[in-house]
Amino acid sequence: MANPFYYSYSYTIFLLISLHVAAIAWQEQGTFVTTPPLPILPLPSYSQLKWQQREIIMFFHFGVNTFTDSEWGTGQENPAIFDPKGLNAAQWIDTAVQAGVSLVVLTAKHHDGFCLWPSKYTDHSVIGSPWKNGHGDVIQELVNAAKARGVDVGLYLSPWDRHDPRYGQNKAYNEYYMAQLQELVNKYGSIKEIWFDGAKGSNAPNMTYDFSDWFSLVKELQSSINIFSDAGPDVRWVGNEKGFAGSTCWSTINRTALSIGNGSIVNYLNKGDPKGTDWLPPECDVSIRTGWFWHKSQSPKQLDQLLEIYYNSVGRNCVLLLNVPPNTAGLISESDVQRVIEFRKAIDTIFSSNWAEKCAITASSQRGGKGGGFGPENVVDGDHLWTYWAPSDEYKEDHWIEFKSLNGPLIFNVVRIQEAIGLGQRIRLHEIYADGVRIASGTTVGHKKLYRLEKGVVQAFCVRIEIIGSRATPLISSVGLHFDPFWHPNGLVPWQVVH
Ligand code: FUL
Repeated sequence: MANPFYYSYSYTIFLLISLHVAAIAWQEQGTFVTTPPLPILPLPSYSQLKWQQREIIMFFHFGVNTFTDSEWGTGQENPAIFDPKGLNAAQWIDTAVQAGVSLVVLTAKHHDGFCLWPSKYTDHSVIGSPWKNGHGDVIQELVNAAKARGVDVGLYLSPWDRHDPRYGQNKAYNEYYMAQLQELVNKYGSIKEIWFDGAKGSNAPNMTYDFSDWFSLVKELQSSINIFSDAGPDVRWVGNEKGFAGSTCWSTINRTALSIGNGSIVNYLNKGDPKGTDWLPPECDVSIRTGWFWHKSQSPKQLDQLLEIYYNSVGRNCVLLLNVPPNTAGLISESDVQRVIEFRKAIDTIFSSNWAEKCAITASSQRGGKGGGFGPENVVDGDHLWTYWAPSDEYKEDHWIEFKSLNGPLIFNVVRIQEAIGLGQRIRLHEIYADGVRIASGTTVGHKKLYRLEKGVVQAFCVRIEIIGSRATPLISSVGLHFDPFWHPNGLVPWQVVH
């Protein structure tokens, strides 16, 4: 009888040798599967990538200011004035969903110190309000409504507190603030963003916030949260409240050059830094109305203003944080609901069709040659992150990608370029040509760069994007040639403007 041990031993040896021979043969034929290019640091974290892909987040400023017609409460407000009789958080969330938004951020506590949840560390909260006889909890209502519709929640907890008498006493106030922070990040399930606002009145007492302790505590209690502040650590302020990023906007920056509440760094925040060692992308906060809180006298911005904000925020490698404030009834006003629906429809209309998909696409070179998986056709597939055109590392000239019409002219007034930011932000300089004429040029790209062409509609048979400077071989994940019917440069009707 054959020795079973000997049999399996010799069989294993045979198998190993065969595999080895096959591997050598494969190598000799040069048929390695082409590997992706090496990343260039710094890189986004998993949570930062998810955040970036949301593109638009909704802000809800709500609290005692809603009832006093003010923007910065004094801290002396009587909690009894907070009485949103018709509060319906599902209506807020429905508004967000209709706007195509997957994350909403609520002011749990603004500068007036009034808490929208029954914090056990103060009575300056919904506990003292007639709303639900002092048994209400706005955060819980929001979290429940959001969960029911698959929307994520973020919270704003103002460091500056004009009500609490401990404000100005470093140890006592930091303890109070940390206690509330723990309550918030422990009590309401998964929180995806926390907003540490940098504002503080000029006459407010001196106060040193224990930011590092706050950040560590938040990270300890929430695994997939992004922390926003002027200086990150995950998301940075864009440096203004207009919703506009710099036309050059890097996600990279040096965190050591940043501090919270420092007015002298707003330009640096707005542009970022190609030499930055930290991945810290900006968020563009802006209100749909003039104020952050709801005021009877104010109305929502017009669609063209919102679209301009969109092009200058999402279209400049940022996330837009659009504030849509609930009113005294505890509802988003109908005028605002209609405007955000209109805004979403406009975005969908503009980007629903892409002339680039109807083109023959060629490029200066491609990593791994034809069939290597990194060809220019990747820029028109559905993936805007992990499939991309990668030129060959060996190709030393300027890199280019070209779109040739297969059937009649390409008609567009918007160009969209996206980088595969999962492997780092690379492009420094690029130009766009239509039939040999330069129609746009810019610096870095990042997650999404949108050009709304100043000259209006272009009709061309060939569009070429040239990358004339980059930190490493550029990787382009998506390109779009779109038509924006809402864009009337110089008052002209789109279809009358021909390149
Ligand atoms: C600022 C605050 O002072 C405003 O009231 C608002 O909350 C805005 C988003 O941040 O710093």
